[in-house]
Amino acid sequence: MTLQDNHAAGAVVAARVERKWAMVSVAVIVLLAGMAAFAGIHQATMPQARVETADPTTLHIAGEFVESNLGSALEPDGSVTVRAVAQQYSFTPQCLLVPAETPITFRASSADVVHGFLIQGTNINTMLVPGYVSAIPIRFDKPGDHLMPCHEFCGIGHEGMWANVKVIDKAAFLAMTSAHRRLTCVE
Ligand SMILES: [Cu+2]
Repeated sequence: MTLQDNHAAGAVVAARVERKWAMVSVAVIVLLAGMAAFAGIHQATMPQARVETADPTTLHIAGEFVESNLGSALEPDGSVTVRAVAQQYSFTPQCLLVPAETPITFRASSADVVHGFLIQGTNINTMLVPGYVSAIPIRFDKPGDHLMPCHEFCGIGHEGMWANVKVIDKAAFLAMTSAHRRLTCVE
C-alpha cells in the first residue's frame, strides 16, 4: 500500500465518521425541538397562551390586586384562585393558604422590579414581571408546608424575601371559606 492509498483510505473513514456525527447532532436537535413542541402544545407550558397586563403603579389602589382581594378565593366551580403581589422585599400575603386535592390557579404580579415565584417541592417556577400577570395552575396532592423564596435577584434585600405556602385538608379549607371571602395563613 502506498502513502497515497493510505491517505485515500483515511479520507473515506473520516467522511464516514463525520457523516455519522452530523446525523447524531441533527437527531439531538430534532429531539430537543420535539420536546419543546410537546411541552408547549400538549402540556401548555410555554409560551403562555395569552398575555395579561396589570399597571404596577396602580396595583395597590385599583383592580384585581388591591390588598383586600389578595389571598385565596373559592370559585363557583370549586377551584381556588390565589392572588399575590411581590414587592421589594416581601410577598403579600406572606403566607398563602390552599387546600389539597383541588385545582388551584396562582395569579401574581410585581409592584416594582422583577421578582421570582417558586414553590419548593413543586414545579412552580416563574418570574413576576412588573406590568404583567403570571398565572400558574397547580394541584397539591397532600397537606404540607412549602417555602416560597424569591429566586430572581431583586436588590439588596433579596435574600430576605420569601413567603410560605400552607396546604391544608380540603374540608378544613372549605369550612373556613364561609367566614372569610379571602383566606391567608398570615398570623
Ligand atoms: Cu424579590
